[in-house]
Amino acid sequence: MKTPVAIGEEVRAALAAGRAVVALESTLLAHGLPYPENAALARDLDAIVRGAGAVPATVAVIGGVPVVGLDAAGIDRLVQTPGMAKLSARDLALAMASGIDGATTVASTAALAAAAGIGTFATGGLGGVHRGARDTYDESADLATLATTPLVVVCAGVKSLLDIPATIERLESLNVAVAGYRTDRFPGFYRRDGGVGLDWTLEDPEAVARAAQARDRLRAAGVAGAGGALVLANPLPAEEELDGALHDAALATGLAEAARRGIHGKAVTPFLLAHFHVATGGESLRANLVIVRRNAHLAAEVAVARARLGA
Ligand code: PSU
Ligand code: MN
Repeated sequence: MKTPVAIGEEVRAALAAGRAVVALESTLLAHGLPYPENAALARDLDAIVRGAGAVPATVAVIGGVPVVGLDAAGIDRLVQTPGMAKLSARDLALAMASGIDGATTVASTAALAAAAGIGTFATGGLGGVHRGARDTYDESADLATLATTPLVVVCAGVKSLLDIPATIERLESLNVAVAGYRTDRFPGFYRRDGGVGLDWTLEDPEAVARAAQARDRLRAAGVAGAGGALVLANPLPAEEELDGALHDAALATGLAEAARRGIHGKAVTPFLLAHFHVATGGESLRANLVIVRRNAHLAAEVAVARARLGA
């Protein structure tokens, strides 16, 4: 059966030649950041990944077609169109059948990238367990999807607007491996330390590549629970962190405002991100841009190391 996923020409050629490719998520561009900062970031990411020797593959749905490796026109559409749909993995079929455009979350980007044969993925922060999930059951599909997608996912942990310890517990339950990049603390996105320690630390892209290769061998051997994603948690350097007091104040007012307005479901994260950007006078936006650029760079280095290993 013909694949329903359109793979960009350059991405297809790179994959066929065993060259490094990095998948990039599009919800962070369409819903996590305002225009025109998102457009500038999309251009930066392209240059950063290429500069490190890999081919970028931005993932989204355009006119009902899941695309791995958007062209410049697709990226323009993504960053400029107000009200772009936010599509998780379960939404892909419905979006295809209705012919719409949409941005892909970590879950749907991971699923499409893995199906296309890409092994390395950069994002900002993962979705996770929301505060109050005990009552709302609000846990991102990112977590369950990562359990079954054989990727290296470079992120800055999860935002403190989520329940970070609960997210770490669910990643464990779901057999998603987590390693810190040059840290033994799970990052809280804007802050280096999300308050939870990690069992595993990897020190360079080669070490990440070896771990991914071992994971791929276990997966190929059918070892249950050992073949899912490897989350590589890449913290901000101390000098780039959001100030602690500024962060805590923005979080408190954001959570209170979201509760007051009854924001729920998939609108929660975009609402709180936008609130943070205003409440911190743009500081959170600055940190967010730094995070995503750094993650794209590290992911490209990992993809290059993996290509060199032949994995
Ligand atoms: N976390 C961020 N920024 C984001 C997202 C998460 O710091 O933009 C996006 C990602 O695309 C992630 C999605 O996959 O939100 C998770 O949304 P939900 O919680 O509705 O599953
Ligand atoms: Mn949710």
